[in-house]
Amino acid sequence: MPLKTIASLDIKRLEILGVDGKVDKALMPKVSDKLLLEMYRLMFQIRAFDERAILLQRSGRLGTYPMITGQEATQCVPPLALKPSDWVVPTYRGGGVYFARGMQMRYGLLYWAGDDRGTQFPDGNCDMIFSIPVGTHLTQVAGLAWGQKLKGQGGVALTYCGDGTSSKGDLHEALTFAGQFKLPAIYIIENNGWAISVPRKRQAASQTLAQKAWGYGVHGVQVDGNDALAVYTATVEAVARARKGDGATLIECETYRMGHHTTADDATRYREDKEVESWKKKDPISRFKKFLTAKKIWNDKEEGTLKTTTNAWIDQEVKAYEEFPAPNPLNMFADNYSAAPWHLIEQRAELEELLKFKGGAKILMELPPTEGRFP
Ligand SMILES: Cc1ncc(C[n+]2csc(CCOP(=O)(O)OP(=O)(O)O)c2C)c(N)n1
Ligand SMILES: [Mg+2]
Repeated sequence: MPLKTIASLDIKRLEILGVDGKVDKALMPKVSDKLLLEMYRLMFQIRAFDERAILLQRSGRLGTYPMITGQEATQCVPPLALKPSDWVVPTYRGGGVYFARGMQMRYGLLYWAGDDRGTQFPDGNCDMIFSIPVGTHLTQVAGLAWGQKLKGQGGVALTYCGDGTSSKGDLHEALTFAGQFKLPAIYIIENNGWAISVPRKRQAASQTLAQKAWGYGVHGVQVDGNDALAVYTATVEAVARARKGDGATLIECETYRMGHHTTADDATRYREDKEVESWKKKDPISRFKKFLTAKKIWNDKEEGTLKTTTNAWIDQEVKAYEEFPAPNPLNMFADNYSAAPWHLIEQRAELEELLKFKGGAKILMELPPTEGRFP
């Protein structure tokens, strides 16, 4: 006996800008030339920054670093659809998100050098530092979105997770909450094809990751994540939905991690060169450049100037990062507890003794005073 269809899903994919730089006019969003140029600048500069950060790590001047290259459109564009008062929480791969939110990259470098001063934001900032534990921030962002809803000022909260992370229970819990409470939340799945060495096809049996949204009463859409115009349009729509009180959105951005997982990984051990080559043709920056050039708002001369200012900017950020005075290692115990547990009291005392032992009184005298509260 045939059963009645009581629900059906229609999963949409948004693509506007082709690899040839041509746009689908019917879908082209209203974006000023100024904003288009800003998208390009951010993507261009973060790629150059990414290349330099890898060199810094390779020469022992930075800790383990997660590469961004290939994912610039997915990362740099959504923040442009937000206000500074909207909350944003990036993942460890979210250097482009952090940059597009106006952060100084010298602090990002400090963070990847393991220095907790890289996690400090000015008072009133609505940004949180990169989440290295995968997925744990997703429920926290539901909380941030709930806070925005309670404030009643139309604020939203936006976050990211990887394709691998989308298999974790955290996303289930976060979307259950976001759907049920109609939260002004935007979850972007940055589907870059790989979760370290696990390919997307082994990650989930569902045809798309976007379709997961519908199971929670959340709006879902898949987007070409290397198409800045599509990413922008999908985010603008999600922001409008959130501000109107119409609930949360899950955007699956299909993109590709061009580099290794991090500087501690070797992707040649588990994936084919030809796969990487095929994604080079879909590069988010070169197709955007073709589009801007055809529109006659960009040319080689401007590109040359941008390259020069970008190099100077990176030099300045690296210099500022390397000139930060060394932190006092005892700071690592500060600001974690309202009352420190016994084992940390012991460990802190032990480190203090060790510092005296290693360098005599001199090393302690040379260290800056401790910062933060150790109760
Ligand atoms: C809670 C937790 N478990 C495991 C890890 C180790 N880990 C780091 S990255 C990663 C894979 C994440 O893949 P994906 O979500 O696709 O993000 P991508 O690195 O591709 O951006 C894992 C398992 C972690 N950081 N946190
Ligand atoms: Mg991934």
